[in-house]
Amino acid sequence: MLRIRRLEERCAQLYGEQKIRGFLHLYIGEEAVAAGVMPSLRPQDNVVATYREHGHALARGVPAGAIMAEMFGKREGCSGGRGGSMHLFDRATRFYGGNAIVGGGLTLAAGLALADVQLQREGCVTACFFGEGAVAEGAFHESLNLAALWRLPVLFVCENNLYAMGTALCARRPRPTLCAKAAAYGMATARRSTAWTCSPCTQAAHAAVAQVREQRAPLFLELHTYRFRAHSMFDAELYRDKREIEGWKQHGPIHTFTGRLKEAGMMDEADFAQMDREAMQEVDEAVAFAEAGTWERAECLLDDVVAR
Ligand SMILES: Cc1ncc(C[n+]2csc(CCOP(=O)(O)OP(=O)(O)O)c2C)c(N)n1
Ligand SMILES: [Mg+2]
Repeated sequence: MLRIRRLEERCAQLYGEQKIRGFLHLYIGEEAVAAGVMPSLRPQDNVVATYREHGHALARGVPAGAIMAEMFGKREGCSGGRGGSMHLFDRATRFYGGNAIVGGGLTLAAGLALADVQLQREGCVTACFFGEGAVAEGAFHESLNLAALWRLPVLFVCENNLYAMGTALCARRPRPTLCAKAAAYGMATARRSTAWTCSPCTQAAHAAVAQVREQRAPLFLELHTYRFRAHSMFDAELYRDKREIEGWKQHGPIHTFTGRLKEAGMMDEADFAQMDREAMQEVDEAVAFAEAGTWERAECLLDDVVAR
């Protein structure tokens, strides 16, 4: 969680310096979800995420330098500098993006899982992370329907941060019962409304991944979270009260979890400071790697562009 937090705080700073351009959606406040779920996955599993995916990529094992270079648009980036913040992609860790389209990742996840079934890649799971806003998309219903019908091994992880851009969940749904949508397709569901720190996420994910792997059927897991920052860097945040954000920060995943570890005698200030130094060093090295990276030459711009 700390590695993700420090990486993204630096991204925000670099955005101000115009080193990172275009869209930038930060995951600050939500780190418990990616950090909690990812350890339950194996290297042969697939991961699909959204445009708010820097934390997922890092937790999955994509090197911080390759992530930062991608943000800078450098050739050494994990998508060759072509994708930017919203399109991190890394074949080695089976990290299949990063997707700017709300709900777009769900269809990819169903396809990846179908490929695993057809190629008889036994016991593989596809973890698909998406925001609760995606539940309103047709792609959500098509993907869940096919996943349930064909028993595709997908863990659908709904990151319920209560907002889709400037619209609160309660302002767009008469009944905020997201699991019922998945249950309507006959899919198993689980939900953690106290997913602020990574241990409830870890426990829920551990059980959910095991179930998908063993039963070879999809599962919908809803984890409640909250984003502390604006939707993206272009958002005046007129739709929520600053006091609401401050209230949620009291339950921030990093300090809540650190507090519990300290209470249990499993960590002290010096341990935390050491971890923090390591996280900062990793970020410093990632930025240096990105700065030293190379720009794509203009004559190569049509490489890999396919028209049929
Ligand atoms: C198909 C589509 N419709 C609309 C948008 C514009 N849009 C970008 S993010 C977003 C809100 C999504 O909210 P949610 O799924 O809850 O994810 P969060 O940003 O909260 O992580 C919308 C409507 C889009 N990118 N794609
Ligand atoms: Mg949301």
